[in-house]
Amino acid sequence: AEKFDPKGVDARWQARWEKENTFAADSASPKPKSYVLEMFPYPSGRIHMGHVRNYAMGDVIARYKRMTGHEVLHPMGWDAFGMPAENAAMERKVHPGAWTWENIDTMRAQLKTLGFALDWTREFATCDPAYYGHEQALFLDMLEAGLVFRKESEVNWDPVDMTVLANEQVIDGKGWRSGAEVERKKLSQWFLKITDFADELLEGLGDLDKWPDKVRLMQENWIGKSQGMQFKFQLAEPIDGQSDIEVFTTRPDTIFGSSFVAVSADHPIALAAARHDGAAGAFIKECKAGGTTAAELETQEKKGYDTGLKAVHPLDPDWQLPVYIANFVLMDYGTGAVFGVPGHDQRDYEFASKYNLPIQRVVASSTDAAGDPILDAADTDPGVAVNSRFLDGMDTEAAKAAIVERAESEGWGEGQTVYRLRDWGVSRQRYWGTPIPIIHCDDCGPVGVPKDQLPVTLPEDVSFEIPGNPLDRHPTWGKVDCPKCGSAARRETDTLDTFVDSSWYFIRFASQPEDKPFNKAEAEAWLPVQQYIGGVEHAILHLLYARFWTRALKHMGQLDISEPFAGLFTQGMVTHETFQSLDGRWLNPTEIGVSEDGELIELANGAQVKRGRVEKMSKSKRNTVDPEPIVADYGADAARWFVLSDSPPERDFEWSTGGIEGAARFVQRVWKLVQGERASEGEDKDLARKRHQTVKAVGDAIDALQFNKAIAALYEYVSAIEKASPTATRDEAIDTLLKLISPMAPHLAEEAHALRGGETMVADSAWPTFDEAMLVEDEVTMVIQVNGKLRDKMQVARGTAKDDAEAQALALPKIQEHLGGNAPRKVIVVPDRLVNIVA
Ligand code: ANZ
Ligand code: ZN
Repeated sequence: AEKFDPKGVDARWQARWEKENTFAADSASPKPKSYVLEMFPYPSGRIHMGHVRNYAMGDVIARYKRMTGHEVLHPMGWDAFGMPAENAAMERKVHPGAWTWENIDTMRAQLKTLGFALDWTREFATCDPAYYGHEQALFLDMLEAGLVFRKESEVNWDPVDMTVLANEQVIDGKGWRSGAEVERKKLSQWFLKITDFADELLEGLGDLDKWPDKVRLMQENWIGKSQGMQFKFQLAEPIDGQSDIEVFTTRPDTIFGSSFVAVSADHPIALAAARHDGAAGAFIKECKAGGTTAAELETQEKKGYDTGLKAVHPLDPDWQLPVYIANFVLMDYGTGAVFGVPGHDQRDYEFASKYNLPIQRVVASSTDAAGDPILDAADTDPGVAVNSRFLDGMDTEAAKAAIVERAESEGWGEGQTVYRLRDWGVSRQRYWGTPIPIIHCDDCGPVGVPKDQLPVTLPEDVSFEIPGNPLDRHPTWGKVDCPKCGSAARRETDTLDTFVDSSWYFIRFASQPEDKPFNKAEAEAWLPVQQYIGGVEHAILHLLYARFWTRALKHMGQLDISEPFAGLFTQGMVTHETFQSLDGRWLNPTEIGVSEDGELIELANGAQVKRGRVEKMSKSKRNTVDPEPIVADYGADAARWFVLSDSPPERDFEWSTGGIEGAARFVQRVWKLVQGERASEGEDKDLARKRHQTVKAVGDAIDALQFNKAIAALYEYVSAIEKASPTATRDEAIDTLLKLISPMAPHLAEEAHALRGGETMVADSAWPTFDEAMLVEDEVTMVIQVNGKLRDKMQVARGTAKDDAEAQALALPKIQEHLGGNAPRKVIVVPDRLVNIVA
């Protein structure tokens, strides 16, 4: 055919790959294994351009690895539990399961039209009991290993809807549906002991040299290891039998700069104060309104209440500090109490400014001396202790050590290592998640569901008409007998955080026996994932939880792998222009046309349209481009080619109509090259060299995940082929081209290859090799001397004849200058090396 028509072609190759199981991974293969994984999608409804870009990148690697002799595992599945399904249930009265499975069907079909080299035989959804039942078994293993515990903890409580809210359902401190002020409420919840692994998780980062530095740093900060000190302030007057307040600090060197002590609203001292003072109680209540996230607590206005109590400075019995209840002190960090140093801690600075407490400098830095006041903000730099009695003159580290030593010898405090990392609260008071396999018995307490009774499946007959967790109000589901004593008991109605589902899915992809979560040997044959690709929004939690889960399995002897993801790549976002009507409505590109005089207009009413900034594709800005019609119109290859082409993959990528059209034109250019007869003879040295160079360039670029560079090299290569005359070299160049483009444009590659009589598929062929010797140009540099002195150099074809070299050298302007218009006395030429002129 004259034109490449992706419509029939794409589907035909996709059907063949599927029928022949081309991309099914064989765990028993003797080839070296390569596990390529993109973060699995949440089945929200339809795939978006971000998915296309993400999966296209993984696909290039998977196909390339396959062609370079690896047995590749490149699976796909669905992160299928979570809130949106319940929201849909509430809004549209569809069952969360029905909604989810329907979305999966749609998105699977959409992904298939893109022709990704995926092993669909391993597909699963986390909402399938065949998956989550194994997760329940792993939870029970962790329970047995002492890695699961139960504890009272705070949740966001909507007092109108009478329901627990996820953090993302709290908007500006209000419930997203009811609009009521959110309260904090204590509930007994399940936790995983990730803190047991804090040090390991931190140290393991050191080995992850194929991870972006910024992600490692984010994980390091999240784990937040710091050396600190815990010590006691005695109260001048005890209250309700309590005579001291224990505080935790990472800056014991600033102890002489303290101007107050503050406790959290839940601290026993705060509660005692409230028993004697109604206003203290009211303040505590005020602290409890609003969300529970650390970020929220950190950004809110610093507020406190002076309890009237006094704390005695441990190094000066005559020095007393006021004791506040403060909203910025967290109960579950350190000891839930701090000493405030306004000069050198920003929160304390804001607090002290508001309540007129002293702000004293106790650290001098290279720019600020002992006498300089603290202006505008706290000075958090390390330096030298000043205004600090016996510490004066010591640098920050030495001063810290001196205070810790003094406290330990005098017995009022001790040095401590602490982590910012908290244990992982996995209880969710929601329906659409993995049921926690626990039964509560009045006599035996919480008891694990016996493994032979797994999976604990979700009941189907639930309603979402009333807010809250339908599992709580189900008439029969929760009623069971205690597995230990047989008396009537209740099922746990909390479900697991969906991050649990994604903490081990990559292991299940590698090995999926029916009777257990995975086979150790088979999982170890594939793991760790060689290349993991996904959004940077998962740089902290998902990756940390998956690393923890892997280490917990290792700790329990189930898997001998420490790090799940050897290589990590975080891709940039897909962006697009935005458009607005004059009255400020966001418009989708499909709603916009061009008027006769070239103005952008709204198709619906002909009104003028304003161009906006380029922004991340989002529903709210209505600047999304739906991949489905793009693939239908331009074909999978053009779409894949374009999303890989323009920007380095870690950067944002701007979608444009011009870009997709350019990619489609490229597809046609390649198609045109394969028309017509093969030439049987003739050599083209330049093109041959270009071929070797391109093989190397494309392979190197893919190895370095620089897909845009691979594509740039291929554009150059195609131009060179287009310019070349028909020779056997040119035919070979085209054969090679089809292999080199196949990771990005597999349908075109297969169709063109078949047209040229190829019998096996490109997908099954070996990646082209190059000859190192063929990379170098057929040119040499000759040195030119005048009277024995180096005067110039020139590039000539290798093997240039003596008199040609002589003539070229004499014609050089610099040489003419040195000869000053005279003819040379003698010229000696060493071919390919040297021209020596005697003047
Ligand atoms: C005195 C001090 C002086 C502090 C100074 C900092 C700077 P990181 O580094 O994040 O671990 N802190 C301790 N417990 C707290 C709690 N429950 N809620 C809120 N803040 C708390 O933070 C440790 C520092 O955070 C501690 O060191 C303490 O303030 C505060 F120039 O103590 B610092
Ligand atoms: Zn019992």
